[in-house]
Amino acid sequence: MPADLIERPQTGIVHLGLGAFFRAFGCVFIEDAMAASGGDWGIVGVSLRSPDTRDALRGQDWGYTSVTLAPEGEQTRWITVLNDVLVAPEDPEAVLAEMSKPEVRIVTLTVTEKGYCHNPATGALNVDHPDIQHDLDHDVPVSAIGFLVRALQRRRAAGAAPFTVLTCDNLPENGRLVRGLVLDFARRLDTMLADWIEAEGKFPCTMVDRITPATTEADITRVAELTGRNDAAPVMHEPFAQWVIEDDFVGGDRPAFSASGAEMVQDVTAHEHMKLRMLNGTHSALAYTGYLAGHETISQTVADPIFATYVRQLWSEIIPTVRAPEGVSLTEYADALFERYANPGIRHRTWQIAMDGSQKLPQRILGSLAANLAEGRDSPALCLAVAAWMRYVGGMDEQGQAIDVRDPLAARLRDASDSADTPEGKVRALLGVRDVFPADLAAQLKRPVTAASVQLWAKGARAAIQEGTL
Ligand code: CS2
Repeated sequence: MPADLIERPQTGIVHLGLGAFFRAFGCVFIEDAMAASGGDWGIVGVSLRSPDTRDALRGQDWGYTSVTLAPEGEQTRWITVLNDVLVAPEDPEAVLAEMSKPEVRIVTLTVTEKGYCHNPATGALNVDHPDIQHDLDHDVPVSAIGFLVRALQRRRAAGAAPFTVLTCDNLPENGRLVRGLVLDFARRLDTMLADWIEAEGKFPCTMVDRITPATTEADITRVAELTGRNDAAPVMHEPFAQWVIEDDFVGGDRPAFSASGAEMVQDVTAHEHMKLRMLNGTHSALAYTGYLAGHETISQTVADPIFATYVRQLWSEIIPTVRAPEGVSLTEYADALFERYANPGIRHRTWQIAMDGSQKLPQRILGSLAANLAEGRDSPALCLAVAAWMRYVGGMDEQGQAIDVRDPLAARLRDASDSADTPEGKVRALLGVRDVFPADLAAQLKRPVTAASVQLWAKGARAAIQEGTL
C-alpha cells in the first residue's frame, strides 16, 4: 500500500531506546492489539544515541519488515505502528515535548541493562554516573531516567496525569527497579515531585521474550529478495514471543494487550525469574564458553554435543532455584528453550550476547548461584560460566586472538584481569569488582570459581566441560 494511504492511529506511546528487539516485539504486539480492539496507541520511537534507525526508516514512512525465522522458512510482515522516530541527542527538547503530551499515556523502554545507570549488584541509582550527574544539573536530560523524570515534572506542572512507565528490559523486577530509580532521581530534584510520582505513577513489571539477533547486511539483501522491497532496517526474529505484563496502568488505560496474545497478570515475578535465569542465564553461559571455544552463534554452540550437555547441566543447577509460574513445567520450558536455541534460521552471535556482561551476570547467573550456595548445593556448570566470563573480559580468546569486549566496565575488568598472571589471581581480582559481586557472595564463590578457572585456563572451555566433573 502506498504510504499516504496508510491510516495511522494517533500516538499514545513513546518508546525510549528503539532497537531491533522492540520493533520485533512490542511494536508487533501493539499493532495486533489495535487491529483486534482499536485504540490510539501509535508509537513515537526515540533513539537515545545514534540516528541510524531514524535515518533508515524515514524514507519508508517509518514502516519496516518484521521477518519470522522459522526452521521451515521465513515469513514477512510490514509493520506500520510507528508514527515518528526522534533522536534524543539531536533534539532532546522534542523528546520531552512528545513525552509531555497528555495523549501519550505510556512510555515503554528498551534501553538495555546499562541504560538504567544503576549499580547492577544493588539496584541503586548510580549517582556518580556522568549522565545522571549531568541530568541532575540540567533541565534537558541525556539519560533514560532523566527523560522520564523531567517529562513527569512537566506533566505535573501542566496538571496532566503521569504516564505509565512500562520497562521491557531483562532486569529483575524491572518495573519496581525503574520506579526506585525514578523516585530516587526525582527526590534529589524536588520532593513534591517525588511524592506525586510515588502516589500517582505506575510502573508495571514485565517479562519479555523473543530472540532477535542484530540485523546484518545479508539480512537486508535477503529481505529484498523475499519481498521485492528495499527495506533499510528490517528486523529478524524467531517465531516465539511471550509478553507477561502486570495489569497496573495509570487509569487502567492501555492497549488491549490480551487480544494480541500478551498475558496480563497480577504479579510477574515468577515468570521473570524463570526467564532471566533459565533463558538469559544459559544464553550468557553459552555465549562466554561458546565464544572461547570458537563458536560464532548459539545454534552452532548447541549443535556441539559437548555444549548441548553443558546447557542441560546448567538447567539442572538452575531449576531448583526457580519457582514455576502457575501451570508451567520447568523441564518442558527447558526443552522448549533448547529447541529455540537450536533453530538454525537464527544467527544469534555469541559475541552479541556476551556484551555488557557486568550488567547481566547478577540477575542471570549470580542469583541462581547464591540460591544454591544458601542451600548447600554445588553449581559447577554455573561456576564455569562465571570463570568463562572472567576469561572473556581478560580480552583474549583461547587461540590468542584479541576479543572486542563491549562493557561499560571493560577497562576496570581488563585492569583487574591484567593485575595477576595466574587464574587464581585473576579470579581474586575480578571477584573484587563490587558492582558485580557483593562481598559475601564473592567470598563464597572464591573456591569453586577458582577451581573452574584453573580447568578453563589449562584446557579451554570445551575440554573443561568434557573432562570436568560437570
Ligand atoms: C540475550 C537476550 O543478548 C542477550 O543478552 O540473552 O537479548 C535474549 O535474546 C532475549 O532476552 C530473549 O528474549
